[in-house]
Amino acid sequence: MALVDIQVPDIGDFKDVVVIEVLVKVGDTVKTEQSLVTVESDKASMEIPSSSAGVLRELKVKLGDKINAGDLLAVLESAISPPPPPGEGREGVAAVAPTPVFAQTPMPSSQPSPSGGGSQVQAAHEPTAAFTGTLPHASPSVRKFARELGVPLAEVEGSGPKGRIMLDDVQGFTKSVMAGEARTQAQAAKAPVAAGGDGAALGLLPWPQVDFAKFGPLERRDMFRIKKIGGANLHRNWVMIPHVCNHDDADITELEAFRVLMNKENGKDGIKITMLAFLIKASVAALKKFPEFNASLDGEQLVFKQYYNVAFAADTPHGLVVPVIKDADKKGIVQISQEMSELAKKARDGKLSPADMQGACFTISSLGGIGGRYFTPIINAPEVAILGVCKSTTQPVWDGQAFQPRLMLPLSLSWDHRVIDGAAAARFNAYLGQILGDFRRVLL
Ligand code: CAO
Repeated sequence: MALVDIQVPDIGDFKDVVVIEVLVKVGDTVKTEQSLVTVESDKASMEIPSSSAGVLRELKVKLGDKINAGDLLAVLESAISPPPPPGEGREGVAAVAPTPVFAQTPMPSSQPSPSGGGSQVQAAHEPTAAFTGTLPHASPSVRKFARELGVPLAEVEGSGPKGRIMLDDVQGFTKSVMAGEARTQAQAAKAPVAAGGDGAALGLLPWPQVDFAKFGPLERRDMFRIKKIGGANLHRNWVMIPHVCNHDDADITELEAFRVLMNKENGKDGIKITMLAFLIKASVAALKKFPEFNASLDGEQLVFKQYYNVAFAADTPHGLVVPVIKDADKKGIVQISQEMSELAKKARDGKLSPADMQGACFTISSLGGIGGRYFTPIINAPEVAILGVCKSTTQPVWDGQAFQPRLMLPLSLSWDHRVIDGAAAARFNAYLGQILGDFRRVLL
């Protein structure tokens, strides 16, 4: 055992850099190259790693301290005895070279970085500041944490000094995204949608600016508010969720015959039983069998819901809205059909309340009444899957001896690959197909 002094290494021309984050505490076991503190100059943030491994016995700096090369940073008790040092039995070791992470103001290329390496102090996987000239104000460890969670720092509001983004801010942002509150509706309405989007935050080229009038007459119209809010949400979900889509077909020959019969028996004044109502009920059975589809991500945890609220996409003249059938597991097909018809009417009349659109666990987007074969619906965060349904058509299906004409319903299931694996998605679709093929299975 030996006590080892860890000193601030050579940090180039930087003087009086401020300690903005202390990453360890006394008693911690520290590995070689583990970051001890984050410091910041007016040009860059950098982490100062330990040059030795051991148990931290003393921390010689605190938040806000100004430090320079050679200052004593910490004292470690090292398990490996170093060669006997002259004097007091301990040795002074400069910390290994600091890890610069980003420059708030890109340095001129002639200016060396603090580590003496590249011309700009910037981590390879950080977005470049080429378009804005600035990056969100956050320490390297906060950036790393944000990267691991997929949090776009540009959207996080910092609560630290000078608006610095702290660990708590990233955690808070993640929680609010999971609760569907990352942006209030008003903010979302103002948020850039595709064509006006700020691609700089992703390090993308700016959106092409074209003088359309040069090529012919045109008319400009403001987008409807629903489209702006919906667009901002869809954009976030598309960018933040690793989507995968599985396609399958369900044989609904008998189910459709039953539905038509029921509607005929009920007469034209009865409640119209829709295919979508059967799909909602079948989805509930599949959500019960595969609970990870009825879950949401919350940081490193999965929240498994024990209620079954199923949303459906409704097309309205002003844009897409997604009302929710609550507790669909406790309702029959007729009740679901009736509620759907009421919610769809409210949607078309622009009268849906926020409560009508909250609390969904899973969404179905049906284009069955319109057409098409398959599509790739975008998941409605914080849900983890969405079922797209297209128009059923009569197809020749081989029954082992002959082709039979069967009414086949195309299913497109998009799922979040952070939560769901391909095998589970294939099983989910197959199970859904089995239920739609023989609805008695719902009773099992
Ligand atoms: N295959 C073949 N025909 C289908 C079908 C399917 N999968 N689903 C419905 N139909 C037929 C119905 O039989 C009905 O025909 P009839 O008028 O002859 O009885 C017609 O299509 C309309 O169906 P419906 O009244 O049952 O309505 P629906 O349940 O299909 O849809 C609603 C209701 C609100 C979901 C729908 O109006 C809607 O808005 N769909 C669009 C959703 C959307 O835009 N999704 C895309 C999101 S991604 O941008």
